[in-house]
Amino acid sequence: MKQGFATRQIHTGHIHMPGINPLATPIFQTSTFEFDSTEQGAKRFSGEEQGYIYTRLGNPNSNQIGEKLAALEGAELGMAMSSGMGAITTVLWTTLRAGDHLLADDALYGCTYSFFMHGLTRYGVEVTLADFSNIENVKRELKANTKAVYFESPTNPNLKLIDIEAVASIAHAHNPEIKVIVDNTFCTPFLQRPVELGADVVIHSATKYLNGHGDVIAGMAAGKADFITECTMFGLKDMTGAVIGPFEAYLISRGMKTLDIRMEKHCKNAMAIAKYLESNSKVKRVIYPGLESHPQHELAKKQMHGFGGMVSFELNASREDSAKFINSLDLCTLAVSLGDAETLIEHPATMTHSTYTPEALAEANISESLIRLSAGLEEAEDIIHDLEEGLKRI
Ligand code: LCS
Repeated sequence: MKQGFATRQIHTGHIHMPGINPLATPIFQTSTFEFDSTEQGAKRFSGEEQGYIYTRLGNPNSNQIGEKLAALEGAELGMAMSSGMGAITTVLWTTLRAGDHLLADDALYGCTYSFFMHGLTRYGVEVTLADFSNIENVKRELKANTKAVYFESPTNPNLKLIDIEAVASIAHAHNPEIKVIVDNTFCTPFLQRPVELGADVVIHSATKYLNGHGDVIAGMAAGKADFITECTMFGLKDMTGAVIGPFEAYLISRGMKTLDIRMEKHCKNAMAIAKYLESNSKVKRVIYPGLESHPQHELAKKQMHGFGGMVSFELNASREDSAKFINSLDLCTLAVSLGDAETLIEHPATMTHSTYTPEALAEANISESLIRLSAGLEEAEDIIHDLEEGLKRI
């Protein structure tokens, strides 16, 4: 019988150590592993024998969370890296060569945008950005040399949704070899499973909900075993070297054990906050996939199992007053990142998305007055009270 989500998030990848039998995973704080003989060392390097060699190629702590993520995403194999950007660069350096084309949605985390537009393009990769919420744009922009299709859903920071099943089927009908890559950071596999909807690779900034406690930078990817092995043995080993430390991997494993219950509370709090903001006349617009006013609310119900912990909104106020509102908050913490126990609030145009030019922001429909809130795990009434007091001051 296939175990349920909660059981898998706790038990998958448990490391058995006969004779010691620790319940929690020990931290394998080692850079290298001893071989019994030169013959064994040679066999490990040639792949004839399975086993650990050197932590850049694998370590029990990083392998454990890779296995856990794969079990939760419904993927064959997963891997961990030192950051979300480490995961994105590792996967794309494994996929793309000079002369290849990458088609990506136009609303991306700021550093992903920068890697695509300022990084990959330096090395002869052609990049096209388009609004994937209109599927016709995806059809139109696919080319003979398209090797990867990349998007987030919901998008950071404007919470636009993209129909994963539709994009994957159009891309694969164009060319079955195209890698459809979905950044699932905002949802986690508890709320959305892109591989089950036809995507080839799923990426995470594990810094966020997977860890959940704001004390680690980490990234992960999952997909078909052959491709993820190539990402480990080429992309990570030779191209990026974005290796996660054993202690960081241990913390992610610890965080993932409570993923489902944390996500449920994040979703509940975000819904209460979104509804409150929508009811306040000082708020011009609220973007939350769980609101009926979200233009893709039906798609949210179809492809997500909950609406997530992120809420974006604009005020009926000047830029100065919007800044005054954010600065005046007491419980909501002014900080980038997301998915932590604490409610975090930030201004994307000058912070997480400052890599975009004003023109690119407009093109991607990311308003310069947008405020992004990551609902924490506090009592919703306390967060709402803090927002209410802030709104009274403007
Ligand atoms: N993908 C998404 C959707 C992200 O939001 C981030 C970081 C990354 C990838 C990169 O992950 P990292 O290397 O930071 O682990 N997003 C951030 C944000 O919105 N605020 O601060 C970081």
